Amino acid sequence: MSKPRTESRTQAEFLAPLKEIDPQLDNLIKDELKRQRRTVELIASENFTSRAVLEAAASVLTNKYAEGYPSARYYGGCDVVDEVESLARNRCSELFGAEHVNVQPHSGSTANQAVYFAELALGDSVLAMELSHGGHLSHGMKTNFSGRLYHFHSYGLDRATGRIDYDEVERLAKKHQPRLIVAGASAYPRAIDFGRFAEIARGVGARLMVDMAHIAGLVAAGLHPDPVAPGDYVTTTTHKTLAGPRSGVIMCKKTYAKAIDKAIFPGLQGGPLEHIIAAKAVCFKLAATDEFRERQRQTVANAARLAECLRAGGINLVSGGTDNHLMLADLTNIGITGIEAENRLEEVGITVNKNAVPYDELPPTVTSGIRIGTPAVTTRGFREPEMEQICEIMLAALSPHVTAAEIKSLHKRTEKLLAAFPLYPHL
Ligand code: DSN
Repeated sequence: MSKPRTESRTQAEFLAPLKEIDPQLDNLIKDELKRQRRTVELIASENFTSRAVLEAAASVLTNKYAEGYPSARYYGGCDVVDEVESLARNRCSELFGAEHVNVQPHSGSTANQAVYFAELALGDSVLAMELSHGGHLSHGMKTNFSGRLYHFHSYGLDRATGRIDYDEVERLAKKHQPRLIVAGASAYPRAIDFGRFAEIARGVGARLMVDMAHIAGLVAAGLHPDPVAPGDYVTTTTHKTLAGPRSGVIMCKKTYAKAIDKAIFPGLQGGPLEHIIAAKAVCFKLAATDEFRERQRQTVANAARLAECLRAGGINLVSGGTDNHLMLADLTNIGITGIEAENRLEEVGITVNKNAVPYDELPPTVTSGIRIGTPAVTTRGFREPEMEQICEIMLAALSPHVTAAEIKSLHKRTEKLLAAFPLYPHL
């Protein structure tokens, strides 16, 4: 009798767990889990995705090639992934009220790239928010594909208010006659009036693209003005406030559906990541629940409480506060740069990112500010009392007079706070 196949060396390797096959990598993943557990995560674009999303993302769907779209694929055996992708599309469409959805973009940048590819000719004029005022790399940064292939003009924030000056956007739109206007930001703490953006776009015969990556969770929960009805195109990532897998999505009006689908495949991408699309489907299902809406409400409430407390402690916030999940602290008056603050906070167990403030005179590798966001800590379970504690720790750590002993004791305080909110206890 021949030996059962499972005893062959190849089969044993095929079935062995990661910790046996690659202990080095397995340990790195464990180290990252430890880091996430031991850190107060205040990076505004990060979140903790749920166990169900992690399971879908790590599923056998990763094995399947499915170039094309449901019912129109270039490979056989796509019946199941057709259902998976249709589920993701339909759930997203229902969640946001979108006429057409493409769930294949691998990332937010790719989603933006596809809209440009569908809508613009090389060298066409676009109006978007200035990167150093809170825009994104893919909104026209000179060394990014966007800035190299298209002719971007930018609007900034008003120096006095730290807010978008819509009259100025209108003036620039009339002056530059862009084919596309991009609304949406990576570091803007205030609600954006997408209706006004749509009016401005219509007034100059431009189309409106909204990149809602940061605020998608708030939009899904009805806590931010809707970009989907006024926008011709809406792009988003799925891993920020939306708390899904690391990926992207495009929504658009029906009339642009064909052009968008063609821009993604075969325009920019090959085989879609069906395991990640499945994880997006889970994310959209979760985002339609009352629990999710409550978490988004708490995310905003936590940001408001933290902002109030930081301001009371003498920290200047761009625009004076926040309407959403993030705030931008200008540290110029306390004599510490963004990079110094990022490092100092890391020493006490708090993760933020250095961030340029509008009209910053320091280079992007240094900056005068930090961006602070509440999605991840809210997912972890923090509420207003914890935000007050975090604020006290931050103010003490950022003080110019803080001593090494104080840093140590602040770090202990952070660890104690985190211990009450276990992260991924099943892992
Ligand atoms: N890099 C992201 C952020 O941190 O906001 C945007 O893609």
